Amino acid sequence: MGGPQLLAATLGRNSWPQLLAATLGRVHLLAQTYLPDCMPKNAASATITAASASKTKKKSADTPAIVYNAAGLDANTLRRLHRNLVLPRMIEEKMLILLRQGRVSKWFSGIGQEAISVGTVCALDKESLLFPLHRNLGLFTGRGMDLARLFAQLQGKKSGFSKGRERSFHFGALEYGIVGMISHLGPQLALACGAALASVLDGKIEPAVAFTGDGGTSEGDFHEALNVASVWQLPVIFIIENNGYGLSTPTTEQYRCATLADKAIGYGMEAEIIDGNNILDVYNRVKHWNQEMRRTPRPVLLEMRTFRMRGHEEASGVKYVPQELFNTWAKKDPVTNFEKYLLLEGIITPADCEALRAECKAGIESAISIAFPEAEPVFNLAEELADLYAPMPASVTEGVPPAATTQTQELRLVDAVRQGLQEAMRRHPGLVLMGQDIGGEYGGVFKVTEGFVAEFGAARVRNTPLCESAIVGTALGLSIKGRKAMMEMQFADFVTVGFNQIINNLAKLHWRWGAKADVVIRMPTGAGVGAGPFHSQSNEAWFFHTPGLKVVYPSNPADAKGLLLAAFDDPNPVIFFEHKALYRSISGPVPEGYFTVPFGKAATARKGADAVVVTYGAAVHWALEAAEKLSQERVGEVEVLDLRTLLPWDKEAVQEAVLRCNKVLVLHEDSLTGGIGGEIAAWISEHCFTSLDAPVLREAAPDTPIPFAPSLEKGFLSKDRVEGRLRELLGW
Ligand SMILES: Cc1ncc(C[n+]2csc(CCOP(=O)(O)OP(=O)(O)O)c2C)c(N)n1
Ligand SMILES: [Mg+2]
Repeated sequence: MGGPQLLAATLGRNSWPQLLAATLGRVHLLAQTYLPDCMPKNAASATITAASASKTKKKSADTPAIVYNAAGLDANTLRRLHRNLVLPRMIEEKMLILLRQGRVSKWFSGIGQEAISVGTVCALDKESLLFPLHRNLGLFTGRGMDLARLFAQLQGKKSGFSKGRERSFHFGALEYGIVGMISHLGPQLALACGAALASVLDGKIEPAVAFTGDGGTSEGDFHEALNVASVWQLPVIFIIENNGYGLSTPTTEQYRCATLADKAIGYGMEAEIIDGNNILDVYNRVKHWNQEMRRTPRPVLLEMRTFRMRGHEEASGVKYVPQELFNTWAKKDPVTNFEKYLLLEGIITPADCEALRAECKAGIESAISIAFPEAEPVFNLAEELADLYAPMPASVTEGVPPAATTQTQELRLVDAVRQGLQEAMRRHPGLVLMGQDIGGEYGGVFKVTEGFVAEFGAARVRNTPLCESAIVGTALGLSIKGRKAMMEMQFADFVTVGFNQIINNLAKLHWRWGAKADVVIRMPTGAGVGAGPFHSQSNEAWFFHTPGLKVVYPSNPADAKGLLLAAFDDPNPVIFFEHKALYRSISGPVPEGYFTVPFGKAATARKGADAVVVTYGAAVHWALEAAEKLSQERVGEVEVLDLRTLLPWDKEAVQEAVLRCNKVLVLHEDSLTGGIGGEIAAWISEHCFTSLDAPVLREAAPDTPIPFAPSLEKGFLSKDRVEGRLRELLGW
């Protein structure tokens, strides 16, 4: 019996901190490399054993309770580790005092876990991107972050990294190689996949390092990210800080496998269990993997065992933690033990320690004296709005017409989208396309990317595993490394399982801490193809409601190409809807080559003076058909305004048309309640009231899911009701 089996038998179902506490003093180090059967046996990294690491020393009060293995490490490295270990501890001690004084509002403590952040950051090159969570102060200090700015950030001051918009450690700072977390924890992991992928594509392997707690390993995002990293053999070091609890939930209630490292077996990934309180073990193993991944890119899962010496956050208490665990783990303190070790080995002297503490104290006090007196930030709406989006080029705001010499071709909407994508791939060499079945021979379920691999290669046109959340996260990781990324949702309906990444990560990123989410999500959408409730939904309103996104919805081939090219020029996240029923049912003239249709500019699809239909997507065609009929019958001339982009939407064009036509129908395929039409109708009522000769009418689908049977689907969709509604409107 060995490896996982041995550990499983030993661990039983005791919570693991109890077990480690019970064995403390006998086993100082649990380190085991697991090799799944699918791995070549020579891929094993060295197994560290307690025996090989220990030197026999006489036990005394000054003897460390942790066995350190400094083989191959010089004194400067050891001193550097010590310095990096002491600073975050001292910051925390100070913050806890300030918290008691009411000068700090919230604190997530990493006391007892510092060796993980510090050992890791010191083992890496500064180019490696770090994806920390809420207990990784040592990463921030280890990267040399300006303390005054860090404290300003933690205090919600304007001179912090998020202008006071984000709390505690929910921020990134790319100048320090740190990518900010969102509260949801797990989504952070897939971003590291994207960063690692960028490094592979750039031909300069730079492992990305992502952190999770034991609780976070239960999230689907953990599974998805590890799976993607393994399938694509991405150089990601996944670090689990197993501190025994997820808030108040002990590990026994969090997972049932013997060890968290065991999870790696399921992904075909190597894993190790490391004593997370032993800074040299952390340092040595991360350094090993940092080098190893450059030779053979692949991910690894490092389960680092530690203990959370304080509450989840300071207000939530620790009543649920047995006191004996604190007593035992206090003996394994990562800072005091390492210091004892260095003193014992003569690497540092007591005077060095004193000097270091004085230096840290002075730095901390000085930073506090700068950050704390700073005034509270003042709300400035113009600035809040200005920071929502990264600056856009004129091709997005103004548009670029086709070159004068350009020919036009008659194309179906699906072909126009394909051409737009091809053009974008040529124009942006860093652009990576991802989606289920989009690569290889298959070319996507709608064949939009058929033949793309032959032209652009499989590295840039990537089939993905079935995991929407991780791929949106990967796209964001690519963007953070300066690339552009597109993800094709196989059907817009499936965006629900990638929703969190879009709403909370992509949409808020720039406003939160200034990074870019240069990502386009293509969404084959809509009904009319008899595909039932999970392949036909119109879900643009979900995104319309989310500040920070762009929502685009073309109704014809030329717009589809021009808007798609603008979407790729835009450094902001664009949710790009393509109506499935229009893909092959409509065609029109499309200019060859590059041109863009600007965002926020509606188009008049039909001129009229008696009423205007404000609409988008497939409903533009329904409106045109009804308007034509009413014109032939001389009932009235109805104008059709195609919004083209929904976020932003063209208020000016709507106002202009309403002022001229005086009657308006807002029409969409989506259900009525909470649909985009409600917002537009409200805006018209408020801004065009005196020009209206009739109430603002809305036509939309009923508030039910979309039925499958063609007869039921026909009844659900508004298409056949548009004419009647227009007659009603014109009759006012
Ligand atoms: C999706 C989601 N669910 C719940 C929470 C609330 N929450 C914040 S931290 C936490 C516990 C996390 O435990 P673990 O992953 O072990 O990290 P630790 O705090 O122990 O470092 C919980 C439940 C959250 N932030 N996100
Ligand atoms: Mg935990």
